[in-house]
Amino acid sequence: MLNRKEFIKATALSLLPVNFLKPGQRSVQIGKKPVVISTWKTGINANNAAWEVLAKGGYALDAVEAGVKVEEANPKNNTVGYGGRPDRDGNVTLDACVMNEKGECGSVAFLENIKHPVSVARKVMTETPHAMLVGSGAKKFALAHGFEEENLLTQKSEEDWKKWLETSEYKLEVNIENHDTIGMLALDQNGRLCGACTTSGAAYKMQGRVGDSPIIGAGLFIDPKVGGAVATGAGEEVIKTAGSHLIVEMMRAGHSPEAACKVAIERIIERNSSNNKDTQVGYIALNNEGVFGGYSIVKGFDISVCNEDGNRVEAITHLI
Ligand code: SD4
Repeated sequence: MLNRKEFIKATALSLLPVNFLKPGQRSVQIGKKPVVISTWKTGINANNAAWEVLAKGGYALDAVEAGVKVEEANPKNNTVGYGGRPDRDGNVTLDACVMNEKGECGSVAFLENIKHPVSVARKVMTETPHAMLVGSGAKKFALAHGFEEENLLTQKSEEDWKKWLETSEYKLEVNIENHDTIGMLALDQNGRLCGACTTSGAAYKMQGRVGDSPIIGAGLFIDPKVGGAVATGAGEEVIKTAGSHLIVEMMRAGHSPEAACKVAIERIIERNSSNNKDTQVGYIALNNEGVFGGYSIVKGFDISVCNEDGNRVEAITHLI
């Protein structure tokens, strides 16, 4: 628990303005806790919600759930939750997962009409003996646990989809224009490290397509003794290389979070399995000491970080 002085300092931080660091500018890598990190600059608002939990000495899992729910509910974020771009048949289908400090996990994939898949994923972890539920089974489970059925296709997403239908040209593209899936990792005051990842996946994907985000070891992985990693970008590339698990294993072997993320990005490039030179994958990682880092294939990826130094966006080094 935070003492009174620490609590006042931590609470005041949530009122601080957002600082944007210049590309290449890095914060000093001294591990601090509590801390929350998330993918892309859109993570800033989500960090604020997570920080409210962490600043009160709360649980990292509550923090990441509260954090990513901000983007799940944001109709302007068209790669997550409500307002997410649909598949090619006009269905918004969502993928999400959580993992906690004990290595327990829950996940949902191909879930429709439920605004907060991350909360359903958490219930899969706590209320079932399973790790993953998909499609109609996941929806049935959500409805049975009090989640409400909602239309998640906003007018804007529907208009964009109808425009896309005019050509129906499909390239699996997650580049710097088409992103904002949120992955988040938090380390709380008591040293508990938890993570969450949530997305509507690739825009205009084939019906039934599931990306990396709900797949433990690909989109998210946490090892209680080491730390955690989370992914964003072209999910197929992340799945093929078991990206987040690889990063955690690299940290176990002594790599810093940034160096571990770099290994996983290099692994994608070595495999050279994507023919698209604009393919983007970004990883962020956090170790048990509160040291964080990230790496991406191409430029444009950033990390949102909030600890006692404030809530800010830092540019991430890229390979190409
Ligand atoms: C997916 N990784 O479904 C997700 C997409 C993503 O930013 O991260 N978009 O492949």
